[in-house]
Amino acid sequence: RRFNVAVVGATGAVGETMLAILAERDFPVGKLVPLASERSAGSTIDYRGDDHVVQDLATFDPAGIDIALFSAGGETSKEHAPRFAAAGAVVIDNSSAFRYDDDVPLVVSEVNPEAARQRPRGIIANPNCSTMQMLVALAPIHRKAGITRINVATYQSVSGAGRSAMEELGKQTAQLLGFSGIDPQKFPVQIAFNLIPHIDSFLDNGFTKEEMKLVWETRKILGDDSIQVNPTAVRVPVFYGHSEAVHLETRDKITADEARALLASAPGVEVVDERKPGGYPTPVTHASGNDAVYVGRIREDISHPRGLDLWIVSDNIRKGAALNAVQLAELVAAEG
Ligand code: A2P
Ligand code: 11C
Repeated sequence: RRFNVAVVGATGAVGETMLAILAERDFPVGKLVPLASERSAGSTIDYRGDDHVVQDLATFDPAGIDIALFSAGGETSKEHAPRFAAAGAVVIDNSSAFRYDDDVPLVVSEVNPEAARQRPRGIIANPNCSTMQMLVALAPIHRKAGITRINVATYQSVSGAGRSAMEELGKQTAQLLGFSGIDPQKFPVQIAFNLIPHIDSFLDNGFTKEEMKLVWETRKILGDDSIQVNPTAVRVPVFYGHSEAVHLETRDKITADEARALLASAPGVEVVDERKPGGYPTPVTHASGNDAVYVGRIREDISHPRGLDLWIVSDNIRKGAALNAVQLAELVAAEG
């Protein structure tokens, strides 16, 4: 069977990768419909060598669409995803619009694929990129040793903030190397040659929303509200690939060797952990453009008897967003 697929936000950084991954993985697409705002309606995008005209989401009739991949921001999803679901489509939503709703499953394909079947509203939520890569690596450890607490600092690339953010990093870098002034637009302060400890909005508890996503989503996906998560999310001047320094505390002791062996056979994970220069994953050398979640620097915490430290790197646009969305579409397609 073939599926009529709509990609909402097809002109964006995630949307274009959704199209590329659908093609790469030979998803059984019947009709493909790229959708975006009226700004880019009428332009064409390539899918498997054919031009497809981008249509305006606001006026598009979703009748006949089987699967809709949404990545055009939370407000767009809130307004339009329900009408696609009402027309019979399964919506796979990459925004944060529905992630915390009890009647919307939040699914990482390697971690809780069974949850995708229970979707009373016809919507499956795709987790945030930083949670996605963290849980692909941590779920096997949680199953074996019971994670009680996660301290995590993220190092998030600018592509997570969309195409205009990538343009801003490129432009500021060129301007600063040319000794001209810069005028930050997308980020609150200079991003080139800098770090910004602020992603998404500030909440009343002093954490940012991006940080709290790591708390809320980890508990929901692992189905365990007792897991404590203490996050700091930082934007770094990297184009593609989020990195995370993760410090775990577990109920049962797990050694570094046991964790390395466990992760070496975990789905979606590649261990890159040699204790020599370059023997670890980085966004540029490993993650960018690739599908796996790369784990290195695995070591036992010298400050805690049941602590484990890891360095986790993945392409935020691929596994962190577009790839997992397509993997969820594959789960839906496999239902027949
Ligand atoms: P458009 O090209 O028309 O602006 P990114 O995250 O890379 O900035 O991409 C955002 C994507 O979401 C783009 O494809 C953009 O389309 C789309 N988008 C943004 N706002 C809307 C909207 N109100 N309706 C439909 N698509 C939208
Ligand atoms: C970033 N994680 O890197 C964000 C992008 O909740 O889907 C995705 C935001 C989200 O800026």
